[in-house]
This record gives sequence, structure tokens and C-alpha cells, in this order.
Amino acid sequence: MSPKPILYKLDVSPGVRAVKMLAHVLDLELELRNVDLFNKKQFNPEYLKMNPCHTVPVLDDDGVVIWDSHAILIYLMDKYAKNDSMYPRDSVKRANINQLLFCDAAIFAKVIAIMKPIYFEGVKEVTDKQKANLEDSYESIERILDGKKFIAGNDMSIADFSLVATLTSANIAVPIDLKKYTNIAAWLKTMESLPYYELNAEGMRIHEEILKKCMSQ
Ligand SMILES: N[C@@H](CCC(=O)N[C@@H](CS)C(=O)NCC(=O)O)C(=O)O
Repeated sequence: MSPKPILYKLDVSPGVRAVKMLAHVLDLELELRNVDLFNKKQFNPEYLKMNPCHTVPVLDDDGVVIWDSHAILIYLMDKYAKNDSMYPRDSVKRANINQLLFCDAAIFAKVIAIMKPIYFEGVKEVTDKQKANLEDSYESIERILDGKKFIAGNDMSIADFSLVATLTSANIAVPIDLKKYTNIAAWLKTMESLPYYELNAEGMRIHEEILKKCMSQ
């Protein structure tokens, strides 16, 4: 029998939370190993050999190493899903989900550009430009969700996991106006009602605590 896939992680990371939610849905047990990003353990030579980009999450599935959360989600679906509803084999449906995963990666980059200076460089504020950048993404997501229950349509997909993790982290730095973005509000409510949503919420709360502490010191 193959060993459990190993997930190198820290729960503050949106990508980690997305992978944990999918693993839960797939009923896939992971061996969880924390990587202490706050003490720069991701720069250890051993870790860099596995992930030259020094980030979490990393999945090691019996020697198959994947170091991007979106790629991990796709891999887990292809390898472990009993049905493909969250990442259909149909090429048009798949292209739609792929573009949403890339959209998530772009929003995530905006979030990290805000968080890193606050976490590591003593910055205390989010600039107007950073706020405007995220607002632009909120507007896009609001438009994408128009007339849909989930981000890719009426079925939940892996893109919902990526985006809910990223947007709930973004919301900590630049609050999402749920009265203005009513489609986002409805979608968040749906996601929050998932029985395993705590896998996102827990890490997000830790993230919020650390961020508030950094900004008030
Ligand atoms: N595109 C990557 C980005 C992952 C990423 O940047 N993770 C952050 C944590 S939220 C990280 O590990 N940062 C540590 C570093 O850059 O050294 C993914 O989706 O997995």
C-alpha cells in the first residue's frame, strides 16, 4: 500500500486551506507537516530541493512532488476523485475552471503583496493603490458570480476552494463590502455552510490574529 500523501503546510496559507478542503471531500488522508514560514524554514536546502519557489503548500505523493496549490488540486482530482464533478473532464468546462484558478493566482499575488510587508517589514497600513487593486478583483468576482451559485456555474468546483480561501484572506486586509457585492455575499454564505468550512475558517482566524498583531505593534 502506498504511504499517505504528505502535505507541507501552514494553515494561514490560502492554498493550503484549499487543498485541505478538497482532501476532505475526496476522503483522502494526508500526513500534515508544518513549515515554519515565520522562521524562514522554507529556505532550508532540503525544502528548496523539493520546492525551488520556497512556498507552501507542497504535496509529496509517494515521491511525486507538486508545489503549487492549483496544480495540487488538479492532481488530486485526477488521481483520487471518484467522480469528476468538481473538475470535469469535458475540455470546455475544464477550461472555465482553469481560468478561474489562474484568476485566483492573480488575486492571491495581490494579497501576498499586501501581507508580506506587514508580516516581515514592519509596514502598518494597506495603501490606497493596494486597496484599489483588490477592489478591482472583488468587482470581477462579483461579475463572474452573476446568476451563478458557484464560481464556475451551478456545480461546486475546485476553483471555489481556491477563491474562497484567497478572498476570505483578502477580506482581512481590505474588507469586502457585502452590501455592495451581493453575489459574493450569497456565494460566501453557501461556502460557509459547508460542513467542512472550518478547514478554511480556522487558518483564516489565525491569519487575522497575526495580521492585527503586526499592524498594532
Ligand atoms: N502559487 C502558489 C503560491 C503559494 C505561496 O506564495 N504561499 C505563501 C504562503 S501564503 C508562501 O509559502 N510564502 C513563503 C515564501 O514565499 O517564502 C500556490 O498557489 O501554491
